[in-house]
Amino acid sequence: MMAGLKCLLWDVDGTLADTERDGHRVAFNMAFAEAGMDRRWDVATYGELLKVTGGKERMRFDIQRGGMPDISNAEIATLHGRKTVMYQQLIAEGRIPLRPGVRRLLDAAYADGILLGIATTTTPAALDALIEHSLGSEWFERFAVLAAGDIVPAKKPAADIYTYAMMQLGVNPDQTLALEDSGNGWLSAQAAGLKCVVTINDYTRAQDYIGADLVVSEFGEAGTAAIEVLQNPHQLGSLAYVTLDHLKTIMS
Ligand code: XBP
Ligand code: MG
Repeated sequence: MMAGLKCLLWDVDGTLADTERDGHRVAFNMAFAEAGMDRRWDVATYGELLKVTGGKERMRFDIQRGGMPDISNAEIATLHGRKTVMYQQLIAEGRIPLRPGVRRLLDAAYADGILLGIATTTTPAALDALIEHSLGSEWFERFAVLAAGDIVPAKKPAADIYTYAMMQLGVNPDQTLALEDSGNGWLSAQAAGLKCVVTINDYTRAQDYIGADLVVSEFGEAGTAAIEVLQNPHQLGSLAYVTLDHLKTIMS
């Protein structure tokens, strides 16, 4: 029996846009500076910290490993609130574009009547800023679910956010494909029983994607350099860039 592609669930950070290095990281540093804290997360350090998902959890981890001065959970929450405001401002400046092929695939899937949803670890306010300024506010309605942040108790790599999004949409794992950019994202999708396509970035290239359904450098676009294909277990052809038909084939 053909299961078919009924629903696409999108990760946000690193998948829709390269928000980590030039968005979240910069915003954390602005919040640390504003609070008079003697801590800066450079590009390499942030790469180490990315193994912990969630901004508040990431700060707690840095404290535990002796990077940041010890502060209470309440202080972490306050600092994270300021970081989110800084992040919203950076996004509003329009400096972080969508990754190649994201808009093309979103438009194609929407036109095809495929259910679209977000399943992310980031804070709802940060997600809203990216939708408004990078995607366009019509996407607040085009996404049938925006599952984000603390709405579930356990963040990725736990399955919870994907399970929650599917429950809201009334879809099953065999009808749903996850789009991710990181090892933690893939683990989360896998734990929820989903097939998964991974578009890596510099921070996530070397991570483990054993069992993922397609691993590529990006979704890519027609008329630009062909994408790099790292894993192609379904032996998809014509992979100069990823199309909706490729995603449907993975689910067939
Ligand atoms: C990525 C994350 C987030 C962001 C920071 O999530 O782990 O924590 O780095 O965002 P995903 P917050 O790739 O699943 O979207 O500070 O708002 O947590
Ligand atoms: Mg991600």
